[in-house]
Amino acid sequence: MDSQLSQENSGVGSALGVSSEWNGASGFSSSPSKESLTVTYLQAADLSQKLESDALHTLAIIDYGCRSALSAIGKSLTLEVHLPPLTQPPFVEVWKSSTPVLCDRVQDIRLAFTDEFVFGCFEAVEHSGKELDEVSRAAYERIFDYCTRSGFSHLLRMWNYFPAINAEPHGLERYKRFCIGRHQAFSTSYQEFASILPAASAVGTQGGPFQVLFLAGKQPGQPLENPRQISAYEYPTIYGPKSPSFARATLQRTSTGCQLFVAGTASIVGHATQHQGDPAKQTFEALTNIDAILNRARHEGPELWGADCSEGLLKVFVRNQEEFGVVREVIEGHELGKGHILYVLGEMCRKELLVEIEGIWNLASLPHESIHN
Ligand code: 3EB
Repeated sequence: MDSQLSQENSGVGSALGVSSEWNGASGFSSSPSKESLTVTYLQAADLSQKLESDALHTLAIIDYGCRSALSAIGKSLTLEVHLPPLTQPPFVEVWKSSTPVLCDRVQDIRLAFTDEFVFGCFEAVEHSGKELDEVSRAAYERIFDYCTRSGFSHLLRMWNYFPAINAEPHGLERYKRFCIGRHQAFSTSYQEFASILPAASAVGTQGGPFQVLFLAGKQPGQPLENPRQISAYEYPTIYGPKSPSFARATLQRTSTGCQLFVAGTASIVGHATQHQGDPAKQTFEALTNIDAILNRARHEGPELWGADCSEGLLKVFVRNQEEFGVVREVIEGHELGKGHILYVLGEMCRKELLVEIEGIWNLASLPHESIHN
């Protein structure tokens, strides 16, 4: 297997000299970022050799399964997430920037940043006596406070990882408590917060601390919703007292087009779980949802030509190890499964959900002439 699976800004736009401003009705008012972010899956064993020349441009290294005991590389953030990889050899996720990286720590948040972007991780060991809504509210308040003070004011992508996501201590599921705390933080810190929500994932781990990973920037991204699904922030209260605060995707302008961060996507249509007990059908439904989001993104700007699926980077969370084979077969038989994929064992926020899929795509700009032909 190729030991370096990468998803990069293709550079097509810049090679063709595109400099058009994107002024569509629903487009951004912000200017495109000059920096580019690249996300790669690298074999853990190759890491130090592969990153040697690039250490100062490495923003974050995320080790799933925590077996490779990574040592810090350059100024990067090294994170361990307790989601065991389902394939061998283990891969780590590497975020790189085209510009140099510095690191910092502010209270419980570890950070690596460039001129335009920051990658951070809030981590807290949970203590009995403190419910998860308090923990998540405090985490989100800390993160918002850091983002506001640092000038990296715009959250682009978040990941929430904590153990026992479906456990129900004191009569309320931990995921629902997590949603309460997150909602409280968003609603007290931001007016009309639906319009600034980032794409997110929330996955139950096998252990370890409560973690919130985030990517934020100095320019806003554009949240996108999925026409096949009710916005998560508008879910009815049957799924919990407070709705989940996240967008289905965030579109981030770059000098060559766009980078699209697709949130954890599951077998949900409208607001209802589909295909209970059927991992193959759930996987196909989740992929159909991702297709719908990619189509939305393509309609955002006429100069964007679709995402090249082979350039996509997927992360697949599978609830039951014994269903991994079925899930993988469906994904790899699908157009969206032609890119680079990391499979990990993780628990979804609804007990009936067996699989969740997130992804990153670059949408390149077309040269001007081709738009008008
Ligand atoms: C869903 O669509 C599935 O609470 O941050 C996916 C991504 C899900 C993020 C979150 C939840 C979250 O509702 C679950």
